[in-house]
Amino acid sequence: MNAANVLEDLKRRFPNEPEYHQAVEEVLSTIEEEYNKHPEFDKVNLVERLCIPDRVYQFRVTWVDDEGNIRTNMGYRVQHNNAIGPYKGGIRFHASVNLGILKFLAFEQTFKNSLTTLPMGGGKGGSDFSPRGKSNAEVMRFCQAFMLELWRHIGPETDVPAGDIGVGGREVGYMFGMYKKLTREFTGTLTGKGLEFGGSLIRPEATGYGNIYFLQEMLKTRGEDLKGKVCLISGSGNVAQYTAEKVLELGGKVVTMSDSDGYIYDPDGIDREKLDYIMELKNLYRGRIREYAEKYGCKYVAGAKPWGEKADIALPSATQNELNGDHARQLVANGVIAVSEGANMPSTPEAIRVFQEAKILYAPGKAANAGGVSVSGLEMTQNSIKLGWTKEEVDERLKSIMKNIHEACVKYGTEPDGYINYVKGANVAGFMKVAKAMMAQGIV
Ligand code: NDP
Ligand code: 2IT
Repeated sequence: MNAANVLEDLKRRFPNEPEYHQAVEEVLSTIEEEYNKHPEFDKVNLVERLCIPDRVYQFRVTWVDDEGNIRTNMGYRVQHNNAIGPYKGGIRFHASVNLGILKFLAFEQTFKNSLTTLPMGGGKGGSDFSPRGKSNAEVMRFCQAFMLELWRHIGPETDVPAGDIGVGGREVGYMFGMYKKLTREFTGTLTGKGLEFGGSLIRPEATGYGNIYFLQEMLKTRGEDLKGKVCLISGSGNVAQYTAEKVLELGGKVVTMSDSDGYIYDPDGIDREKLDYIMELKNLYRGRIREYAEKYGCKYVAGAKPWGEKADIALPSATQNELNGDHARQLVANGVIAVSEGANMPSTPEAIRVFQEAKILYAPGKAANAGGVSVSGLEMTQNSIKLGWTKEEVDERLKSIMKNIHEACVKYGTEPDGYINYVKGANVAGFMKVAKAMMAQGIV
């Protein structure tokens, strides 16, 4: 395989999908060497079969808003690869959603899920519906209308969706209700469900906690820990909130959080009480992060990212390409020692180069944020055996999975000078398992 040629060809066949091209380029450039050690892979054109999703569903979603207007949105489900288990991955509701973004996410998910050691393939879905400013009743009607199309393509052994941006416990609950009504079966087809109806303890916390467990492992390689470390977090949604919670628990200090309008900088640190306020503001009142600055009298910067503030650690937890080359140079100049991604592909390729050239600890999302889907996998297991595990048991399993992922990255990503290239490590480790499974299953 020649990674550059494969990429050019994909760009020609699937134009206008820049995020998908970006994700594919990152993986192919890091697995090329390992791939080419196995001539049997190229004989069966494994690379194209790995990059192009198995199938994509697209549908119109029609719903009625509170004023009685009939509205339409696009709905999608990308089933990328099921070589090692049923398709698995979240659903995103955000105005920016399009097919290219979901293809990048489903592609990434395939490698991430492989890394978790659990039997899950990769998929992703979503809609360009924006929950922002919508009433609870509108969100419910939209979720129901979305599921009216999606239900025929998913199932506990086929494809198991979950949450992502704009989709949390509320939306999963509404989608589950409609799925159950249509299929007349109570199965664990969605994860991230409420605790009363098959949800797993620690699933809401899992992505953020998992990212910090991974960060702890990275810091250990340099004889460091989180105590007293100043952290920049972007986002203020599910991942950002539980990332902050775990940082606080381990003695670190969180000085920023953000939303799509801007960021707050609190030099005294966002403590437990202030984090509770943010959780209530975001999860209950669905307010703006600006309101934090008004309440606690700290700095709010509209229309900007937090990466210019001085800190030891950066934890991007909002969205793709939110941290560019200039931001990365600023972080490095300010003495950042580690960047661990809660979001999917938040750093641009240029930013990643800057981190790696500076030899700081840098973990890509597919390794660092795999805790979320891991606990989703554990939720599937609990649903299958019709039992629920304790908080402690799930948390222990999560810790051990994140440790294993870190070890896999070290094994496949350590460079001759000892620097751990976590991007290469995660991609090669994730790829090898999927590749072997595909080889064993023939040309399908
Ligand atoms: P939420 O919807 O709970 O929160 C998203 C946060 O990011 C909000 O603060 C939101 O601001 C902000 N945001 C969203 N889009 C943009 C944008 N275009 N520009 C700036 N800020 C933006 O989502 P999650 O916390 O679940 O997801 C965050 C990231 O983590 C995503 O990349 C997701 O793919 C990834 N992830 C999520 C997992 C999960 O289990 N939920 C698992 C693994 C990864 P606003 O409120 O203004 O919209
Ligand atoms: O990006 C992700 O890993 C998620 N949004 C979670 C997917 C899942 O199935 O829990």
